[in-house]
Amino acid sequence: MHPTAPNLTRSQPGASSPPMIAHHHSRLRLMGIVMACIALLLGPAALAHGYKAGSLAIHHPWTRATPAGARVAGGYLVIENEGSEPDRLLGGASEAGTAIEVHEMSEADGIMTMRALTDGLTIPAGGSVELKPGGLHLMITGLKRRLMEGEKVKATLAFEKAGRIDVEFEVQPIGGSPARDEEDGHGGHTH
Ligand SMILES: [Cu+2]
Repeated sequence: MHPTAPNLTRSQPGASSPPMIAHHHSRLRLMGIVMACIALLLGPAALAHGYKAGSLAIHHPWTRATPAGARVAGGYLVIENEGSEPDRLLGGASEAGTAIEVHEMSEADGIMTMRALTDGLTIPAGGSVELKPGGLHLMITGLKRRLMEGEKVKATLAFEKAGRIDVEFEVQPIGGSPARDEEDGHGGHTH
């Protein structure tokens, strides 16, 4: 129960109304307050696992559980820009590692290579960008611990205009959907 609820009940006007009605009314108020508190505690993450900042919407950030000894972990999400100006994803930080970089994976002559986008990734006005295994992705570098399936990894993403946005990456199983391309590509990775 919320600590301020008794005060609100006491300051209720119409103390002269029949006890039954007053009681019923204050219980409704109390329920409303309790619901509001629950909504505050759960925060935006509970609402379909999405985040908003300025004109940006970030959908379902996820990563994969890591094997022992892994030094990096991928990060995947969809960023939507509902504004009229482009923005730029610069990178970020996470409690699980030393930094978050924006990477691009591409294939040349049958070899998958990965490079860091040091100038960031443009999110076009009115458009969206998907970061997914085998393509554009985030990379948590300097991994400090194993990521376990089912946990959530706190992170902050940095955008040129929208600023910093706190998100949580849902950890899916090792080799979780959709493909294993990224692990294959990590053979030639220089992290
Ligand atoms: Cu990478």
